[in-house]
Amino acid sequence: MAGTRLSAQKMGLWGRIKRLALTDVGALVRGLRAEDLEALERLLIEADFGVPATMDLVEGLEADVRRGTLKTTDDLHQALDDRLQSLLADGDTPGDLRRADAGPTVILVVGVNGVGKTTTTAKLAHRLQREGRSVLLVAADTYRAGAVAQLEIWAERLGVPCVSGIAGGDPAAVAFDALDAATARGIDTVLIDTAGRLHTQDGLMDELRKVHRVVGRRIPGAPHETLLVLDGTVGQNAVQQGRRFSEAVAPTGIIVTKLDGSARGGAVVALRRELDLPIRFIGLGERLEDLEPFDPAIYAGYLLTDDG
Ligand SMILES: Nc1nc2c(ncn2[C@@H]2O[C@H](COP(=O)(O)OP(=O)(O)OP(=O)(O)O)[C@@H](O)[C@H]2O)c(=O)[nH]1
Ligand SMILES: [Mg+2]
Repeated sequence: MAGTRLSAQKMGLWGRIKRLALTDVGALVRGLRAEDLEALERLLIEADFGVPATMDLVEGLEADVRRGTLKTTDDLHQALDDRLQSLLADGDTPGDLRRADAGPTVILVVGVNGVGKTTTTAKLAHRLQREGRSVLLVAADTYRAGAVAQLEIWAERLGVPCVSGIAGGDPAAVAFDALDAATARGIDTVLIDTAGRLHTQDGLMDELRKVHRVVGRRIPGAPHETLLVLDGTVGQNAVQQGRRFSEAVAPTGIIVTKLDGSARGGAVVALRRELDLPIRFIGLGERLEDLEPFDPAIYAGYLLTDDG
């Protein structure tokens, strides 16, 4: 993960925490006072950490204070860093994706409108290509006018084949045909881009379940990854979206987008804490290169950069 690109951004969370902890220089030594902890709580909530992760962090720090292990700002930084890392850790190797034992690996990309699914699908294709894998893109968004063309343009730029549906067609049929094509051509990874949908759009959620089911019928074990794309700037809404999609298609991992320039990177912590899914990648811009494997240690460091 490009630590420099991340740390170049003005998150300033640590700066804000430090200001708070140092309002009274002696406060840390005497133990964080109740009002300090409340202020820290507010600060974390404002940065989109969500209530459960905020409580975990603050209660953890309280315990550290009681044990007497927090004496300096460096101690506080270290304690927060450790606690953030353990909240974010999922045991998976950053950048790894589950793969089929044999035959094409199928990756289904899902999420609500405009979160960055199509762009992320192209970024993933680019990354897989650089790993030397053959990729097939599948434009299974037959719902939104122009969606197919958008993925086809990416495919052309990347020089990868693309199987497309027709507007208003059945996305499950498109996906089924694409898997036939991938098997016939000996393609390594199939990336299926789907239409944006709100969890309240029952018809569209049913359609997504059908795509998921049909893919599994054509290739047992597929989709090997169902990646849920969430916009990192919408806070608690992303958690809600995650819950609904989890009920519908059992995502295997999350990609959090639009973290470039966001001052609210705490959403990643809330998502990890509240959805219990591994975070696979983060999106840091609109270009093909702007996708980074998610690394808990680097991300914790990013949240706690000394730039505020
Ligand atoms: N800044 C920033 N913009 C992003 C990122 N990822 C996607 N975008 C932008 O977000 C907008 C929507 O991206 P799409 O990939 O079309 O989103 P989508 O989820 O496919 O949208 P629908 O198909 O309409 O549901 C585009 O302008 C993208 O360039 C990111 O990581 N950072
Ligand atoms: Mg799209």
